[in-house]
Amino acid sequence: MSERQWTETLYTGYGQSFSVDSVLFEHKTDHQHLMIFENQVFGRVMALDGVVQTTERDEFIYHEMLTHVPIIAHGAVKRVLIIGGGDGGILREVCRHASIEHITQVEIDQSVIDMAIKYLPSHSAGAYNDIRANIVISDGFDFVQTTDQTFDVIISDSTDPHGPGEVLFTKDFYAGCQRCLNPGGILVTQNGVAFMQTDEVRNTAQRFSRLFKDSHFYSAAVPTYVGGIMAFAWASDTPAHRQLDVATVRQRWQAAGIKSRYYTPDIHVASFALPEYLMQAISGTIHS
Ligand code: AG3
Repeated sequence: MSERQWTETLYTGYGQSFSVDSVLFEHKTDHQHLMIFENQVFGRVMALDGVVQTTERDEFIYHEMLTHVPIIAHGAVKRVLIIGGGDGGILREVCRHASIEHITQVEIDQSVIDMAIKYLPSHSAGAYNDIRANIVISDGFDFVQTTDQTFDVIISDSTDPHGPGEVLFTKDFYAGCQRCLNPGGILVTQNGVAFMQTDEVRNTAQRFSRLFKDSHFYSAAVPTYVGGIMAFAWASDTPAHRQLDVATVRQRWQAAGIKSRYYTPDIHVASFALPEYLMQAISGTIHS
């Protein structure tokens, strides 16, 4: 038994707790507290300002779902933009698609990438050396307002909308993403744990509905994003992208030839089915 416990402080009055078997990295400033520790159940856990960002054991669920669902739904992706995602998990999954020609990742902090390569090597699994990957150390908000590049899929792998991550949930950020999406492009974003952070779903639903022809959410249960299902927001001007039948998804997934641990064509289609409380939260916001 380890003596030390670490408890998440994202919510008031409720939070998951981990035994800390050893601390591998800790960096504490006035602004930020980053920690990587070893836990007997989840392996290495990365926590930022009291919130679990990723763990070795369950990261595949989040990274596969935030990557393969939009890429397979689109069907002809050549260019991908990743906002954030410094641990490299999204980049790793995007790189598995041999047909993708170009990936730009905009991460605000080089030290997050360096630290993840060192302490969470299976997240990037060499993807930072992929010749198709262009890493830009810059502010993702500014990048989408100013770049002259365009993309088929944009994946926003951010922290929660508190502190520095907050701008990545604003209508101006989403408008910037729309600006650099190719026709038929898809934007997906991590949108919090739906039951615990329902206001985030409401806010995004409202902002997306004013900008895009089609918007919705899809979901997956990620154990260390505790409190129920994780919501991923979805926006595109092509409604057909999220109405594919399972046979089409299966055909595309087989053609991609990727081995996954969570994603399947059946899960792809099913992940767009939302519980009634979320449907109500979303519909309450549209046209208001
Ligand atoms: N991105 C997701 C953070 C989720 C925050 N947790 C929560 N709402 N319980 C982290 C980076 C993963 N690549």
